[in-house]
Amino acid sequence: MLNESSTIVAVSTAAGVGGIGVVRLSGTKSLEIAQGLCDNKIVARYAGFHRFIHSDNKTIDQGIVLYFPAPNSFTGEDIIEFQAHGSPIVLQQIVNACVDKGAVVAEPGEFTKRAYLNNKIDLMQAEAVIDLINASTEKAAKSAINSLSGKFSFIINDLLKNLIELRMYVEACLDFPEEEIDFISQGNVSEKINKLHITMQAIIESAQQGKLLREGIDIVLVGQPNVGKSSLLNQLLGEERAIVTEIAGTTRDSISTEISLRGIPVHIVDTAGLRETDDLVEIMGIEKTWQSLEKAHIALFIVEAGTGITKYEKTILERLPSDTRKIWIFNKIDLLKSRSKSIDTVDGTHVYVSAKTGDGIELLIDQIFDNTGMPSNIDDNQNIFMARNRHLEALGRVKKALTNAALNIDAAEIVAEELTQAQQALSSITGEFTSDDLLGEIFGQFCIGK
Ligand SMILES: Nc1nc2c(ncn2[C@@H]2O[C@H](COP(=O)(O)OP(=O)(O)OP(=O)(O)O)[C@@H](O)[C@H]2O)c(=O)[nH]1
Ligand SMILES: [Mg+2]
Repeated sequence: MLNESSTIVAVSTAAGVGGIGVVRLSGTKSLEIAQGLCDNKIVARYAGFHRFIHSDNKTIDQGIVLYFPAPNSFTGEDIIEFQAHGSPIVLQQIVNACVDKGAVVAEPGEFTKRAYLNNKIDLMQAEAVIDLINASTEKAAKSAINSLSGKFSFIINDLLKNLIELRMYVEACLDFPEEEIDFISQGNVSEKINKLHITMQAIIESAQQGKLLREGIDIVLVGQPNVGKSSLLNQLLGEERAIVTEIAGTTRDSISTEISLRGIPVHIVDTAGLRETDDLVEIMGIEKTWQSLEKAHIALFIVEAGTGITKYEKTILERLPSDTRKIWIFNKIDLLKSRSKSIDTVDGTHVYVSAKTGDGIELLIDQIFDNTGMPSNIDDNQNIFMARNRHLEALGRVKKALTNAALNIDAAEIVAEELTQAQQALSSITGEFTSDDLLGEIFGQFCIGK
């Protein structure tokens, strides 16, 4: 259980050895505890050099101490930072010394949780802290810092303000049942709901893109042995990661790789060609191929351009989850001396490439973006909202409530009720109506010390 009145302590820098390591204290007793360890007087907002001394009077280390008095600190409480040498043993000794003097070891994310509980940041900004720490590409980091700086909280709060104004107007109309309908039309309620609906749709699209930016796109390469799956992986990766040979059945175990395609994290799996085999390793590899296919956003089906789609690929298609996107890749066009191209057909997009020469790879990447709803080039000014499922669900509920309100525009009571629902769903994003369970879940994903 969290006790918000306790003073917490943790190592805030990454585990392992480093030049400098930081131990952080937060809570009312931070200064008293830290002063008990230091040989000089600690001064607020002053980088003081101290010896850190254990209760047995032995020196643990020497370094800098920073003191940020409440409320002007990250958590809104008194914060002390010890900057010591980055040895895990030294840092642990400082933590132990603080615990001896009354601090308790922080839970994962507890510093950020306190910042949220003390209204220093809202829930969306707290989530952005962990997204920024975990960002795997520059674009993902930029998007997280947008959320952390409050850009998206501002958009959500602005929408919330309009929603509340509208709801109050409709509720006021309820007091005059005779003139209710006139009031609704005079107040342009219907137009305002439609406008909110359009804004919501744009936010949902940006959130869907942000979710991919945060979590990455899952892609699986499938196809018969020898069609060029591993060659394509190497081509996308720009290095010889997978073994390529003319022997069918070269890849027997799946190879998972993280790449960045135009700044978007992509998790790509090169698989063992799906075929009948007695080779135990290959059988297990084929089983893994199926598992990867089940969770993929996009399956890239590779065939030889000279052969085309066969019965074999059609059998795989039948087993595939219906929401998996598919792109057909006709490989080895160099052998046919034909040019790369991309065409839309009734069974999906066909992209003609050569994994050997690289011809058509950019066209393929365009198609990958197209199939995930991502713009094919995200420029740096684009506002992508670093979203998670929780946000998407809430945004979906807001949109549904607005649709219901629009459909029942002549019944002011229903309109008011739907607008209330929309308001609650929207506020849950920034954390106004949020259960303790949800908070536990969100902050539990953090590392200790953040
Ligand atoms: N000419 C030509 N050869 C290619 C192309 N792509 C792959 N190959 C050749 O096809 C053979 C098989 O390529 P791989 O990439 O190992 O094929 P795979 O689908 O991974 O094969 P398995 O792992 O056995 O399932 C190799 O000899 C490659 O050099 C291409 O675009 N053009
Ligand atoms: Mg292979």
